[in-house]
Amino acid sequence: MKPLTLIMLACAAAMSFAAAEEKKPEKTVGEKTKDALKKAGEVTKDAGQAVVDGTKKAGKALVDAVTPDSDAKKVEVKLDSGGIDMPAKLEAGKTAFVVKNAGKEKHNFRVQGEGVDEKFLLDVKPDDSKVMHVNLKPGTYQITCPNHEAMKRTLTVE
Ligand SMILES: [Cu+2]
Repeated sequence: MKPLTLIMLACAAAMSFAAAEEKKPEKTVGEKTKDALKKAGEVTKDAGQAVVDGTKKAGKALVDAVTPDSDAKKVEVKLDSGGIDMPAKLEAGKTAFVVKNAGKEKHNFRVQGEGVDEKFLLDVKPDDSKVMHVNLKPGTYQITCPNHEAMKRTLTVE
């Protein structure tokens, strides 16, 4: 045999050996499919979670609450053209302001302070009630009705 043929044979042998070595650690088709399905499942789960999170956020942004959460402390608020009737001092923590419109016009309820700025998306109609959940931290809050400049007061949270 010519030296070149020998080299070529050696190369071919080396290559086929390398190819065989490479194939060994590879997974079977069944295992591959399982992995792919698992991955797809995880991706779907993540996507699903993102949808749930998005819906939760959207839900919060689109609807005013009407029922106080069971873990919140209820605080009654009465709105009418005379002003905002509610406690001047509250304790810190998750609070559900149960806001009743006892007047004849539409009112809203805005809580501002300590990084909080919340109001109802839609006004509270006369004789209607809505609930606003706020996690109150110690500090001072401005309570207003954006519809009526005269309706304002201060809330102290300890
Ligand atoms: Cu008002």
